[in-house]
Amino acid sequence: MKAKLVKLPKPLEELSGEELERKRAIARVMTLTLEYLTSSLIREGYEWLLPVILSRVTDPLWPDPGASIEKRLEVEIYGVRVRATLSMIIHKMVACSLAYPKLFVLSPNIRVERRDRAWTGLHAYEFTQLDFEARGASSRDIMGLVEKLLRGLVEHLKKSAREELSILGRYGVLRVPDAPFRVYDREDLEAKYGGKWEVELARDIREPVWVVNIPRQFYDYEDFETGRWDNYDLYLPGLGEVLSGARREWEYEKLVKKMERDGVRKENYALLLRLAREGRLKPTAGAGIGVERLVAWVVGAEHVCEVQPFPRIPGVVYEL
Ligand code: ASN
Repeated sequence: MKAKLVKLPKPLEELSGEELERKRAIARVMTLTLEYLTSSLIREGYEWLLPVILSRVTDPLWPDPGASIEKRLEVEIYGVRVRATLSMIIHKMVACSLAYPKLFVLSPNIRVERRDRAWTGLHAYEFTQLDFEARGASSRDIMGLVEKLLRGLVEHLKKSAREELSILGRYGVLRVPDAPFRVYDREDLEAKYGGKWEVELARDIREPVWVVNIPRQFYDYEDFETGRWDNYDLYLPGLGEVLSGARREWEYEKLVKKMERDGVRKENYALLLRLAREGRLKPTAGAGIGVERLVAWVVGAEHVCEVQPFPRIPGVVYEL
């Protein structure tokens, strides 16, 4: 990824009076954003689950062209090796199949990104996903829900955070995007822009757009006949990817085949595979919104870590 020349966010104790005013305005936008999105999902019938941080199983984040993990965190507790959550995707698939047909979770994700990612303005070594999943949903269902949430959010913030958005110089700039959002196929973007399509797309678009058909982890649905992936990422103008999601694989044979193909250790996903074999894993679809990225876009922050009270900049570990 091309390095943007961004200033790295400072810790709270180093902010000037004016910078603190900006920080507080951002916190208000964050508060109203979380309130709006969680209450909207609750209205749509979603249950709010609490997150897990340490678990025997987490997202492999592999093979994912976007991932650049410098270190995978594992510790032993009670004689068992557990991993820090990279994403709660496996928990979502199991919980949605067995217990909660519609669920969401504000999930802390700990991803020790390579330190050169400090300069992308997009990465943090800890961030929060608003991660949700629905049983029996199609990709279009989830994309429609996200479009509704994003449009509603911008409208809500323009009413409820007028003063803060003005302080941040964003009131006049933000407008409610038209829906449905345009959909681009990743293959077409590669043909147009080459390998760096993500950066160039974010620079070129003026409205949020979808990118579909992205080859990645075993849990996203892949049509073995056509080679197409039934997944979708949302890109925001000037920012980049803010959400990734998919319809999921649920069939045992396909999951096994993909894990073997990708070199993902099946024994790490024994429960998921057992549920699939027993027919207890259900077709679901969902997505995760990067909360800091979303708010960074709303407030026009140069760096996602600026919207965190305690910045988690790759390679920069402050005292708090
Ligand atoms: N949350 C994403 C999803 O729902 C997965 C991820 O973060 N890797 O597809």
